[in-house]
Amino acid sequence: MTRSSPGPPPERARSRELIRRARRLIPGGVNSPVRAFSAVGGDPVFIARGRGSRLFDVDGNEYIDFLGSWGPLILGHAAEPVVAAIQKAAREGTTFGAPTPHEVDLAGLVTEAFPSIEKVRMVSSGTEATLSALRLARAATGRDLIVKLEGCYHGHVDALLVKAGSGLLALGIPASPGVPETVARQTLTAAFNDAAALERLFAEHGPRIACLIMEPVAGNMGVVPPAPGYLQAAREITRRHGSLLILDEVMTGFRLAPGGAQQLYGVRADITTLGKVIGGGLPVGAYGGPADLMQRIAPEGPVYQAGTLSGNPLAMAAGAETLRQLRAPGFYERLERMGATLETGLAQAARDAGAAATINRVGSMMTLFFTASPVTDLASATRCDTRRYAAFFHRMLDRGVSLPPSQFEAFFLSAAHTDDDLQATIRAAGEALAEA
Ligand code: KE4
Repeated sequence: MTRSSPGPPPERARSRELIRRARRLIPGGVNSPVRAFSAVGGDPVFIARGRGSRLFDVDGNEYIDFLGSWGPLILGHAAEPVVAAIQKAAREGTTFGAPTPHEVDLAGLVTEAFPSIEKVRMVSSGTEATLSALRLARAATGRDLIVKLEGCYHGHVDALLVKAGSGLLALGIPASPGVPETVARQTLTAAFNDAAALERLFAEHGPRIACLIMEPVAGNMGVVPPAPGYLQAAREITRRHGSLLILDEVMTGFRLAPGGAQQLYGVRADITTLGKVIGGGLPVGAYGGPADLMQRIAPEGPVYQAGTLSGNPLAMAAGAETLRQLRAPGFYERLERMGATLETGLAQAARDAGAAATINRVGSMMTLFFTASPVTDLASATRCDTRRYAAFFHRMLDRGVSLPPSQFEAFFLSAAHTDDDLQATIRAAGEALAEA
């Protein structure tokens, strides 16, 4: 399906017309900044539909998709069991503002997978999950300061839009206007993978720090795995200072393993935030932890958090069906095999083309960085050649391969990808990288 280099770029007249209209009605023409292609140039492609590993744009062009809607679609687009679960739930009604069995079902699947989660609250986005987790940590400790790591992104929470990754990094926004100085100064930062920096920060401010919030595997400066022992150090330092460890597993939860990075690296959070995969493509976020901590959340306790569509029955049904599908024997082993195949093939293609490239991968999430040096934190990630990535992105798009429109994001594999998809992608990459 992918096109070889001599072919003319595909026609995208309808996308161009739609973005012209969209820009008159919606800021930047998009409902989330990273979709606007600002980091790679050109106009965003409007999507008509997805099926399995494929996307189809409004001009009828087909793409092998590695964006996967930024992580939720671990089963691929329009996975039959998930669509059926949504349709069935929808026929019963879309929302009631009252508890439903679907919420209990999904809460059970989450707590079974995460030993660190005895109780979980559903919300409607990853941002709501991290926002609520911060409030809980501050209430539980009576402390105000929080620590985040440079290059990590936890949604557009005021307190966390400091040296954040994802769209802020891609757009070069160090800290968002509109965040009061009084809020920003309560957020301390340290470099990812620098345990000594954490040690120093806690030595100086420890008694005032409510929590450290971090991605256990960074995915928002591109994929950056934790250095050996780093997560354990973060766990030990926070515990020693009476601060809570919030592991933001919105991207890694159920992606890297059923129990996320905590299962993979053998570390336990005080509070875990989830999203993406647990919604099966519908809006879901969640935060959870030990019962004695979560019982502080209203109505059981005084820490207030609420949401009209929290626990929405369609989203719960989509999430629960997705998590059940992940239980298929060999599910994660196959994702690992495919991840290794794609990583090896892309690395070889870069070597053959003489392109300076470093690939970081954990399971089914990876990033091809245009740099010859290792990428272990924000400083090394931002030394990448983002212009080279932009050119690569468009050459792949024109060959029918959809990658994240930013060097500082992750490729995602799904159960719907096939070996043929991977081989076609590797061939397209070889051609794209060989172009001047
Ligand atoms: P949402 O509010 O976008 O559902 O989740 C925020 C969030 C929280 N934590 C982590 C680790 C995340 O990766 C995210 C969101 N990820 C970005 C992509 N890197 C979402 C894409 C977008 O902003 O449109």
